[in-house]
Amino acid sequence: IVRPFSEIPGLWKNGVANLYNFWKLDGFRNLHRIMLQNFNTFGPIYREKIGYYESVNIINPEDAAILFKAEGHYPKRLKVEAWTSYRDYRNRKYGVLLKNGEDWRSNRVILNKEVISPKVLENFVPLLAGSGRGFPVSSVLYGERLGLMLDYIDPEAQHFIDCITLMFKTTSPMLYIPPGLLRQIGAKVWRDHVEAWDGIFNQADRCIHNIYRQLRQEKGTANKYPGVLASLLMLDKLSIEDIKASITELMAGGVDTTSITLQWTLYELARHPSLQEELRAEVAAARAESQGDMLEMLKRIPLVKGALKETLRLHPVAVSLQRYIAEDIIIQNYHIPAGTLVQLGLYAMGRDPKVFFRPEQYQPSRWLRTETHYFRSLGFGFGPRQCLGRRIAEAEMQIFLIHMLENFRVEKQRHVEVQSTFELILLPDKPIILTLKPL
Ligand code: HEM
Ligand code: 2DC
Repeated sequence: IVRPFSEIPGLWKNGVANLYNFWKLDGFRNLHRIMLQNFNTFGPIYREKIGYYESVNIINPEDAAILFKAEGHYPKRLKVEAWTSYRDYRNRKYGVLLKNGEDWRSNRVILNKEVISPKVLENFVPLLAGSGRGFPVSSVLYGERLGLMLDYIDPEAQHFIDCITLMFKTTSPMLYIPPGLLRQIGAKVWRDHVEAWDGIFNQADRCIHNIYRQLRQEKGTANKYPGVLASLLMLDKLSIEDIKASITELMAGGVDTTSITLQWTLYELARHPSLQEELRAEVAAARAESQGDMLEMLKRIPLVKGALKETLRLHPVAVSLQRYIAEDIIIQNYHIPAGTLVQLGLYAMGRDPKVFFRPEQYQPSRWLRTETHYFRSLGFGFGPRQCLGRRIAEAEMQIFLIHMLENFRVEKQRHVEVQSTFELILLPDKPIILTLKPL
């Protein structure tokens, strides 16, 4: 017999009191550990309300499968109000990240072809493996053109990075306290958040403006791949405002996510020297077999790919995946009505011994074995709403690791345990300090 929604265990009756306790536990930075603890206390499903943020939380891969089957035609994540409020405040359009419904779908379909379809890898890989100046993501978005420019805008590039970090950091308190309220009382988090997005949009506007101007002057230079932005502009299927909005989001989403995942990977490789040698051998063999053709190499490095999956298992960028379900579902024998926000605790799942054998061990080879991977590799999300930057991120990170492994031995300076801290995305709680020994 199915039990009713109201019987799901957890603390969901007094949002304000829960917010107070959450704050006392330094929950703004400990969300991942609090979720882990809640699963320990309540079991594989619990209901929660902190401030105005209400959700049902699950941890099992089999339950994740049920969740994603009920995501509907227009999958919808938790609305990050800080981000929509900024755009409303400054009168800017939402990009794919923030759009919903048919508007989201029609934009996403067009962007998919340019950003995430398997065939675009041929275009991206030469850009990512190339000269190596500037941000990897901007060489893909803007082609080679901006690479040159980035030399002299270096201080601007640093400012841009700082803005992204500040944007993430100031978002997390506003998950629980409505930004509209914080704006009215002139709170510092809101002001910092606006300043951060302003910096991000200004930088993106400058880059987009440059490409736009160049494109009008030269028009179709040979048959070289011109980058995602120029392709979108020439395709002429989205309005300029829609293109700007989504390109800005791609730029903002493409910096901290990959750099942190790479830092964690190098950290794990420094802690596991013999594993590092195994990866190096795989890369050397791949290099020999493909005569240095990077696209071919990427098909021959399963263990490197396993390492990245393993990094995202233990150190996911996103602490959870969420959907407002489109239909009623039954999970762990509880009825959950359509419209409920259901969260899969990604961080907690990655560390659950019922889901992963010896979860505390960093073992890239677990992803090569035939043991079930059913709804276990979800670092980039799932389905039509999954990470739009996934292909770019994967290619960028694989190429970076290839170059690192070919040129350096990575060592740890001393024994320092680094943990995660939540600043909307999960970040290392202290700087990861490594030594690179040239080979
Ligand atoms: C969405 C993870 C890198 C742009 C997401 C989501 C996750 C994620 C979990 C939500 C997916 C869902 O709800 O199912 C990651 C990880 C990255 C990464 C782990 C790197 C290690 C990037 C990069 C870009 C990017 C490099 C841009 C170039 C986006 C965008 C969305 C998104 C635009 C929203 C897509 C939509 O709503 O349709 N990402 N991401 N991400 N990501 Fe990433
Ligand atoms: C944060 O409880 C924890 O990929 C919240 O590249 C639920 C939540 C909602 C949306 C998630 C967010 C969490 C973590 C960061 C994510 C975001 C969706 C997209 C974003 C996962 C799990 C990220 C980092 C994007 C960022 C794009 C950019 C323009 C800000």
